[in-house]
Amino acid sequence: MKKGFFITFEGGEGAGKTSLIDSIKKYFDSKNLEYIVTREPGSTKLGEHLREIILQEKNGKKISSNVSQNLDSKAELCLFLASRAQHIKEVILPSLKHNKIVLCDRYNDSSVAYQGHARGLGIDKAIDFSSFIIEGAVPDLTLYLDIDPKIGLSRVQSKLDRIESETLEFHQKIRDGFHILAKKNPQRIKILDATKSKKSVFEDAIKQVSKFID
Ligand code: Z5A
Repeated sequence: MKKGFFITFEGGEGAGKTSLIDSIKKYFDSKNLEYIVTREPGSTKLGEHLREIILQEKNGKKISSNVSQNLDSKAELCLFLASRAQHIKEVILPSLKHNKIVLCDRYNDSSVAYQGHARGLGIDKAIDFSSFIIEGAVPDLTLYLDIDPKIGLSRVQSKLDRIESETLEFHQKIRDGFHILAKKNPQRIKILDATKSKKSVFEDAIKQVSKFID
């Protein structure tokens, strides 16, 4: 592999993205591949600050801020995009330039599925609006971990944050949104069955990753 490679991980709550990224890290270590792990929202000073505002939590604990109460959906989208713009500039593009593999926990497809579809702003509008932010930083591969939100939410052990606390119907719409996106981008987005064991999900993921990095 001569150039950097950009992999994003998407899914509903408790789909297992963090667990999968941990397994892939170990696999890359065993192959002496250079990579970084990063996440959205967050990963820069601005992004981590915005994360607290958007999710109303800090280090996994609820914070008593009412800044994002009654947050307008368009404002919410803009906050995620602001975090992303800074993240691309400070972390993603420099890492790719240094030929690293970037493993990113959530990225633009989350904005389209959550704000575009579940919040009702519109999938195509969210894609159009965000395309200006992500130009030059489109993932090479997106692994979407698909799971019934009832099962995913039952796996989450920490206190639910502002978005996790939404209704089951909202979480179902997020899943529908990801499926629409996967249909639109079959080359980039690969659907993994996240109800399988962690080991099987990892093996399915590596099959996809290997096509690009071996
Ligand atoms: N959001 C948005 O709305 N718009 C945007 O543009 C962006 C994000 C970028 C970020 O929260 C929130 O922001 C998120 C979307 C929204 N929504 N919410 N809320 P986050 O980053 O803090 O949360 P998350 O991404 O949803 O992570 P998560 O809920 O912690 O899930 P996960 O990382 O996918 O799962 P995990 O931590 O690996 O696993 C969860 C549990 O399940 C854990 O106990 C594991 O041991 C277990 N697990 C994992 N895999 C398996 C398998 N295969 N079998 C059984 N058990 C498993």
